[in-house]
Amino acid sequence: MGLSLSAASTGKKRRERARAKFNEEILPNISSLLHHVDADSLFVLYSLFSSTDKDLDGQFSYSEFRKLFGIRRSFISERIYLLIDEDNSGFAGFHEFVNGICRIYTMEESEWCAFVFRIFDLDGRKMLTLAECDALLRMVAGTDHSDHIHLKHVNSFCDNEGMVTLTNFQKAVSSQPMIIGHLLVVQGNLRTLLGETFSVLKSNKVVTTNEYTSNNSILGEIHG
Ligand SMILES: [Ca+2]
Ligand SMILES: [Ca+2]
Repeated sequence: MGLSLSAASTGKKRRERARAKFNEEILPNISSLLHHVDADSLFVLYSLFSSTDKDLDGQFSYSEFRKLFGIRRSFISERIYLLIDEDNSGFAGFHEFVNGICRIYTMEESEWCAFVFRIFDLDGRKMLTLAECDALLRMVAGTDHSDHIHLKHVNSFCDNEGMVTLTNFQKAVSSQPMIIGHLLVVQGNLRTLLGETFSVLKSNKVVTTNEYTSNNSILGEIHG
């Protein structure tokens, strides 16, 4: 008992020292991020960033991202990583990390829909064919096999010409969220990791339906 109390006390002191160092040396240089995240949550993110940066290069790589989120290399995991590595440089510094993690943390179901939908909506008309929806579902699930049950459900939201709009796709997902279940699991894992005390201001949300066509830089490759 005495030993564990002593260990707890040592752990507490270590955390207090780390926090004091963060407040004095790190926080003044990243104070602009306080517009989005409070200091406590920023400390949580800084600790997470530091512990994840195994190669100590001060960057959050795609490989470190996969380990943190517990996901394998895939097209969809590359796309999620680009929510963090916004300039597509192959690495994410701490600012990109904070913005990206907060974005993934707060994205709502309808925004996840828009996120995957626009990967296939190359002409930006917010409409997909059922064949494109089939490819979308396979991409999200990371499989070559069609998800006939969910595809049938999406089909019931298609118009007479066999097209589904973004709005109707969002409705289809709203009634059967498992259509994008893998994305919601990734987000759920992140929320568990950061804990209940983590707080992000809503203004930090960037990927919205309104901004649907504002960033086409990640489009196209899947059809290429
Ligand atoms: Ca690194
Ligand atoms: Ca970057």
